[in-house]
Amino acid sequence: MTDLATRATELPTLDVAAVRADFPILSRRVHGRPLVYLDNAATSQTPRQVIETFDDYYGRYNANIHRGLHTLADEATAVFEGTRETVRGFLNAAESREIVFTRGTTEAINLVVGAWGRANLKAGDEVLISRLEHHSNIVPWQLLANELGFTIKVIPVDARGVLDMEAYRELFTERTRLVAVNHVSNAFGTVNPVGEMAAIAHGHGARILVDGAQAAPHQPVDVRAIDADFYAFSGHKVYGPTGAGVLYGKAALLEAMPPWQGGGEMIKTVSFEAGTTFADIPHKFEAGTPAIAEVIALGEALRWVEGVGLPAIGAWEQRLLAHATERVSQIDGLRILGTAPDKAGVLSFVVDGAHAQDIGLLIDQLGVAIRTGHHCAQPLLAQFGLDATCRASFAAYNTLEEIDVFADALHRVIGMVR
Ligand code: C6P
Repeated sequence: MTDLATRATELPTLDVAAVRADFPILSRRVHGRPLVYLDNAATSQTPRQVIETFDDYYGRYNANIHRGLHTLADEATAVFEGTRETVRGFLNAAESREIVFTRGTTEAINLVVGAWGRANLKAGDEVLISRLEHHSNIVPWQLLANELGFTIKVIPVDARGVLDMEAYRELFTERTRLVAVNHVSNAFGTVNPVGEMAAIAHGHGARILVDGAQAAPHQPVDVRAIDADFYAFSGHKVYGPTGAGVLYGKAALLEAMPPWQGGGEMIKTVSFEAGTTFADIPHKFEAGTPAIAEVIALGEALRWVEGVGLPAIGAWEQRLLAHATERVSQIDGLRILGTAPDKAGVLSFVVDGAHAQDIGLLIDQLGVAIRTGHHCAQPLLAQFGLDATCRASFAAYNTLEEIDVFADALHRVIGMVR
């Protein structure tokens, strides 16, 4: 065998027909046509194993956790806490107490901003945020900066949507306290060198928060290899439900942080006279009844992902991306945004003479779901003089045939609007 042939046989494979069979929604029709779902970066579809988790929970052991002494409460608590261990393994975190359950990435980032940021930042300090960020990793920092008076400095991107690492290095001063960067850009698909960025940040005594919303569904994540101080992701983008997400934080950091929200579950003792003492991590950051069923279902989603295998999912999505890129590149006047050498399965584009919104609406009539708009990344789009792009994003269950349906539909739609 040639080297190439050997390597090809070593590539992880994915049985896309078997994967598709797990997703009931994929057999529905939209406007009389088979659904081609290419809006996976917004939310991925849900396998039946995850859907069934809800039935099982509500039909068998629905109870509030950490409170009751009865059987149902014990069972619910055990499965919920077991999910923390599943997430720990998924991220290769050192300890399950480093896993905080949140509603999603947005809430996880707000937790870091509200607890770590408020305790550690002051006027004159600097926070570095990349231009590739989703609004979730910009606006919470801006809100706190307005209040505390620290400065936000922007890590620039080049014409391909790649972070300028030279500029990144030069942005550091003795006042830099934190870097906020996504692992994968939702708008352009750029995979950022977060391990290298973490090493540079730590070399300057700064912390790093990695927004992993678009990485967790596509590639194995190892928070210890990255040496991330904080890492956030959302369940609904990784074949899980909405309403459940994760903040990973290094134990020492979480322990030193004040609580964020107050309420039940996050206390040890409460007294009007003696004040309140707080629960140990991670419960200190989980005030109130959490989304129990959703968290449990997220655990099932992660088991499903691990069953298929992230290396296989990532490799398959690269094939889909390559095929889609080749097909749409043949369209006259179509420009792809985001041409980083290291890209996840996201294809953003604009077409001369055709507004993104019109393309999105018309292509839906042909059964194809893509996202159009600013993708909550207005600062990035502004650099390219744009207020919207079309974005097709891929998942484990998409097929090469679906890419062809999408490309043919796109041809047709552009012909209609031009
Ligand atoms: N991006 C998209 O279509 P939430 O809403 O909390 O689950 O995730 C927010 C978020 C944070 N960071 C990144 C990189 C993201 O992509 C998202 C969500 C969706 O691109 C909805 S705007």
